[in-house]
Amino acid sequence: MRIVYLRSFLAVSLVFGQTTKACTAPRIRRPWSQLSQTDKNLYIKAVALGMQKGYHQRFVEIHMEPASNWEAHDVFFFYWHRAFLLGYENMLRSLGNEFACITIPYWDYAALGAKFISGSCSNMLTCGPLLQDFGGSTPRGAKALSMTVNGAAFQTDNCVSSSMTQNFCQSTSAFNTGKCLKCMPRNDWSKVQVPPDVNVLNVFNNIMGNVPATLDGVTEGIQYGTHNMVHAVLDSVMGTFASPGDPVFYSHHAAVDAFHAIYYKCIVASNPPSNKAKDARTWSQGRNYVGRTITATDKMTMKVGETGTTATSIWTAKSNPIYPFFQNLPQTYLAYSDITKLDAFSYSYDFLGTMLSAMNTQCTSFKPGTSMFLSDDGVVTTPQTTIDAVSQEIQWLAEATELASKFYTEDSDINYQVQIMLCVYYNECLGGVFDYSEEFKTNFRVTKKPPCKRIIDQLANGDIAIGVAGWEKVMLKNYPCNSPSHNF
Ligand SMILES: [Cu+2]
Repeated sequence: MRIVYLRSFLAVSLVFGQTTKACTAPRIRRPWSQLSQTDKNLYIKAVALGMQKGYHQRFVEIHMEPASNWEAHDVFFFYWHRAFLLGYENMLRSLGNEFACITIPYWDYAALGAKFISGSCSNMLTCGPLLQDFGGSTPRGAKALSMTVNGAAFQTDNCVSSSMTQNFCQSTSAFNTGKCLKCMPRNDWSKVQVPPDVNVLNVFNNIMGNVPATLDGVTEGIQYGTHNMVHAVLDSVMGTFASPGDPVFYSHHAAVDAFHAIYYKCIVASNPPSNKAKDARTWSQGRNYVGRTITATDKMTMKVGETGTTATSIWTAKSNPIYPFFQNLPQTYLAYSDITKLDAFSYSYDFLGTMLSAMNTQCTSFKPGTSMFLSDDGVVTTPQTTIDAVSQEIQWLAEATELASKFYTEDSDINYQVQIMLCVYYNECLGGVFDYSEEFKTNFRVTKKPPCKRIIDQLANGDIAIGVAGWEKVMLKNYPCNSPSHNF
């Protein structure tokens, strides 16, 4: 009797987060690659605990609920996921005093891209520490496994049990009946190449290089480019709307969120809108699941509940264990346009030592060849191979940019020309440039090709051309090509 009483008391106090003190330090998200081992261990422990307590899989439910994910993957993509990530971060912070100030680390994949094109690594798994630290992926089994996470059925190479993933539960009913998977469905990431879309130049072009300087422009560039491609290459649970099941989701989306923060700082903050709901830089025409136009005063659609049950709005789901993590968050889209104006939930990104730093400072006049990877005082410690690969990329970017500027005057044209070169290099020398699979297109409601695929197709059709004489020489000087085709 006494045990039962104690247990329910504990549950209540933990559910409402009363056992954890509030964090008084600023909420700053940092790149995973630059966290100390202690901080990495703390984050891994927090995520594992969130799974163990039955919170984690409820975030999958929100992301999969049809009316919610409809709004999440349209014009309000950034704002919706921003609220979602804050809810998850609040959940992690509630897990105990040691986690009170935890933030979601973002995935600094620019370094991943640099290492891959330099040839110092050859696939998603080995090109950066994040996927390995998050439990990695075991070799492909003899045949694919069929798995279901909150109603989403898919094929997967394996199911990974690591300190971070060993408590994973695929649904709330499985949690309640003690039938959790206790492993993370993952494909063999050593079998997939690092896509060109995570390269610093492509990321920049998707944010503000050759997309319109509007919310629609950056949303289309990032959502359909970098964002979708990372989901697509990781595949398995990450290739479905059940993707928040994999902790990789939150760091991937923190990077995506950081891209919007850079956009906002560069395109919006210097000349703030007098009315955000009437400014194309902060607002767009979006429709909800039943086709009605979303207004600035409408609440975001976020419903929680296992697939197959009746879902409830997270804003009113008082009896749901994850309600407290959303309880005090703003409920309208526009409230999320500026990460520095979220009152108690305001936060920022630390770009120090990453290639995003120069982008955030130089904005539309970003010169990829001037990116600094190491901070001036040299406090950043990163494996030597990363530094070498990154400086090699910076050197190539600088030379290619210089050459392109002899033929083009606009920064956006110059950067686009260099992006085309990079896409061609991928196509000819790094194993190819690919479209999304049919299955992924269906899962993510994809209607647009990835940027490099579009570029390669346009080149083949003669719709665009590289107008920079001698670019191949500069490319091959920095990056030798093992099996160049006649195009090179
Ligand atoms: Cu999403």
